[in-house]
Amino acid sequence: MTRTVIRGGLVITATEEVEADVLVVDEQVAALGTPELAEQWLPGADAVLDAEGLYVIPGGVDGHTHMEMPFGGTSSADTFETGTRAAAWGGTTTIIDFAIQSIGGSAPEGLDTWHAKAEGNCAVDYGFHLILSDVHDGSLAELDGLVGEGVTSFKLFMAYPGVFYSDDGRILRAMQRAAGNGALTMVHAENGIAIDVLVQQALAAGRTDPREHGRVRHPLLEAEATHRAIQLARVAGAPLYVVHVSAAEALDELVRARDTGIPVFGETCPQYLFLTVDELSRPGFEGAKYVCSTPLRPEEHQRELWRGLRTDDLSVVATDHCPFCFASQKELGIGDFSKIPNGMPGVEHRLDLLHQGVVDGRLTRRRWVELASTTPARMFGLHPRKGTIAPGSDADVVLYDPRAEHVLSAGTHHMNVDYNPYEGRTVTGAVRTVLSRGRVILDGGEYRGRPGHGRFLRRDTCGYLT
Ligand code: DUC
Ligand code: ZN
Ligand code: ZN
Ligand code: ZN
Repeated sequence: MTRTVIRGGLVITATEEVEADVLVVDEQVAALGTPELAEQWLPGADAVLDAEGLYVIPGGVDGHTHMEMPFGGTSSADTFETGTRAAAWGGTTTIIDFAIQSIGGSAPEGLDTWHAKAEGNCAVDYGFHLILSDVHDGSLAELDGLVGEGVTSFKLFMAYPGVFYSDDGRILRAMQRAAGNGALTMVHAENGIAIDVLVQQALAAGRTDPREHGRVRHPLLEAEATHRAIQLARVAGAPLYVVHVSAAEALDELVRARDTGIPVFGETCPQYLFLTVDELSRPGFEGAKYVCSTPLRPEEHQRELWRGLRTDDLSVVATDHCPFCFASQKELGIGDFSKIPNGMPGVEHRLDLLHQGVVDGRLTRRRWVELASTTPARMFGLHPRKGTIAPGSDADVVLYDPRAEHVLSAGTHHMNVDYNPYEGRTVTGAVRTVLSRGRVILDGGEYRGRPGHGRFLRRDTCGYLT
């Protein structure tokens, strides 16, 4: 038995803030106690971590990452090994990545392929959603089995015709299946058919720069698809989770639905809260670094997203971490913006960036923890094992210094990518120590994790529906 005591910190969960010491026994939180009570824990302790002046928060849960994802004629640059290590550096102790059913392939084959990529390589615990690229009777029936294996959510694309795209009929049928088996349907809501028309028109007119990416992926095409996804989910009687919401008009659709009591949930990402569409117009080809979908938006959308985070119209902040190197991968799109691999790195910076909302007074500390850890854990069937600090929970714990400043940079980050979208930005707050299932994997700037420590998580169904 290994006993660790975390002393003197401010324990922050989604529901309370309390000065308490934490006793960790083996892989789990055993108790929270007053300093007087904790005195009794010290004689038998194997390690004592000093959290004086620090926040003690549940490890981050990033519900949306793409490690080693084949996409746009290449593959995202972080492996499960490098990507989960970077996650650990940033205080994220659980990721949920996307296994892909290929067109013509079965859902279980897709899942097996992703298990093989991840197994033995992850520094932190991980789960999978499934991207359903080929909806038919067979693959729909396979979903029931996946739910039984702890893959309780799947993603459908209204964008990317010819790649991941599903038409409305397929989406409706998948949602009907989800209504029956309890899975959560995630949707990438952009009207890909209309976007493709605008892409072809732009290219035909000789407009090939990265900035065109922001023009053709119009906010109204995100709003229209969001509206359609919501109506299809209502007809199917299925809950819906809309990934990477970036347009204020799309958020309006979520607000309307949620105000009528429909089980629709929204996710946004740090890039939409901190970066704007202007990045796409950087000199030369630099704008390609900021090509992701949904795209970055004009600044006024950011205010609405922050408001949505406060009011719970947006429930989760995930990263959509999907890194491509500028030199070797983003440059595939020189001369044709539509060939720039879509995606940005971010798994390492989510907690720090969202903490700026606390520093600026836009979020409370508890809301910060809720958005980054508790709600994603509950949304994806991992709570209370993940997402909180309570007796019986996995001891995934972050000691966070709210005052330390550091600069985000490709020179110091741990993601396997040659640029940082936030290059040179100073953030207030820093991860000091990270425990994953009771083991210290990061402490005082020293990485102590190892590939294979992270385990596959069989998830329950969404915790907001029962
Ligand atoms: N959007 C991205 O930016 N990257 C991966 C897939 C997606 O939908
Ligand atoms: Zn997407
Ligand atoms: Zn994604
Ligand atoms: Zn940091």
